Amino acid sequence: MKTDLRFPKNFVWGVATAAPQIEGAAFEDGKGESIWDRFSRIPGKCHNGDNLDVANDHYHLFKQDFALMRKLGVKHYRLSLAWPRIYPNGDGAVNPKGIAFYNRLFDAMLKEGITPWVTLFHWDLPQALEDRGGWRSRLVTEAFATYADTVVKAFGDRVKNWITLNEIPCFTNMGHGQGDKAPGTNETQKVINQTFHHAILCHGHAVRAVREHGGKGARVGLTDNSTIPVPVTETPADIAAAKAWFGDVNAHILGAISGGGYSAAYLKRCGADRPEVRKGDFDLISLPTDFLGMNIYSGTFVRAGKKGKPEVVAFPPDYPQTSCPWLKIVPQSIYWGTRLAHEVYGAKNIYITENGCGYDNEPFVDGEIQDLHRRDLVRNYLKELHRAIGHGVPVRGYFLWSFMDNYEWQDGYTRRFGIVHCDFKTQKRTPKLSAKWYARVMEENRLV
Ligand code: PNW
Repeated sequence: MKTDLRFPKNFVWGVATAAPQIEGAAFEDGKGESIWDRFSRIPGKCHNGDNLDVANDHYHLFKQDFALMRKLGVKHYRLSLAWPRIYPNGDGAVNPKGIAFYNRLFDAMLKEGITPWVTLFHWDLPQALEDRGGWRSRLVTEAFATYADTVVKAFGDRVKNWITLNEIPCFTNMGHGQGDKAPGTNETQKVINQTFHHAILCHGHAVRAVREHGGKGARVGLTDNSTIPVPVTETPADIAAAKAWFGDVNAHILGAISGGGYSAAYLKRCGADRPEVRKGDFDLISLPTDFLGMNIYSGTFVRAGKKGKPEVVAFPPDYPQTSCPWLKIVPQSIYWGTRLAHEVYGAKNIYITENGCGYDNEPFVDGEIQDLHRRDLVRNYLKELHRAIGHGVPVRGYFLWSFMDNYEWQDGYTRRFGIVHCDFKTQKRTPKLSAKWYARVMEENRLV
């Protein structure tokens, strides 16, 4: 059938999750405590007091989860490794049961014909490291370097696609500034900037580890949640304003990892709060990567103001959104995000490593969750991704967040992002309408 919404040959279609959000078994087989295990127990921090102890019990149910993925036609799966499962104390002795678990997991995945895309760090810092300073301390970068070496050596024969860290701004700023993510502290801007610097240094260590131990065909990249402008009108003036704004607000991360160090504008903004940088740090941070992962959920409207200067237009109260106040529905963000990452920072192979939506109220109707809202949102974003590819933006793949409803951090189990429903009492999985729709998209490599 002819359609203009066909995607390029070999386009990677997948789904995504993260270890702390689905594995459960939080204290089983020698796993150490993570900062989220600790944070979720502080009264008032997480919705309903929900914690990660059981989650989707994927630790025990992974075989059936991979069988379901296969049934839906999922061929690529982004997951993360739990650092405290491998190093219960953050560093020191490896936990052989942690390694054994992921060996079983990768073998089962490959048996179902599913290619793993593995994130080394998706926010679950070992609490033992937090107790020694966590992201504030340079020690974390040494521990992470060893962890990265260990897992790339252990699983590099089966894992060829590595993602270094997930959304650095989220766990540094929100974890140490706003206090709504673990460890949940409110610290000075200087400390926050230092946590950020240590995190991008860890990105560099992960790239180095993959180059040293990844073997033939190994590829590596960061997953960033870049701040994305959408020009109010697609006219040269507003586009130029959006482009300038994108360059500026993402310089400290996209500029830094692509060889630029910290921009003068960023350092000026930091003033006396600039992070301590050691000689050689940027040699690691700017090691070349193979792709850029982008988590794109939303954007910020920008237009040319006085003298063409970028001006942000705030969302009016009735602007459409999901159940997450931060997730305003802006499909064009995926077009402008990928296009500007390519144009401004030269990103060559871009993968959308997350896109999707969370809702609190998704009732069963005749045994099915008819999530037309999710199907519509994803389809509209994908149309914009298709437009980007048509304009020559090098987008190679798309991972829908999330494979199944899971632990949505401080919003607990109420906020559902899955295309597969999970009953957290019985652990029964039920594909939603959106899963059946997405299965057809993956199969036909076009928007249906
Ligand atoms: C991402 N924001 O988090 C994470 O990578 C996932 O683990 C998470 O479940 C998913 O998106 C849905 O939230 C984000 O405030 C959290 O803009 C917050 C924001 C963006 C992404």
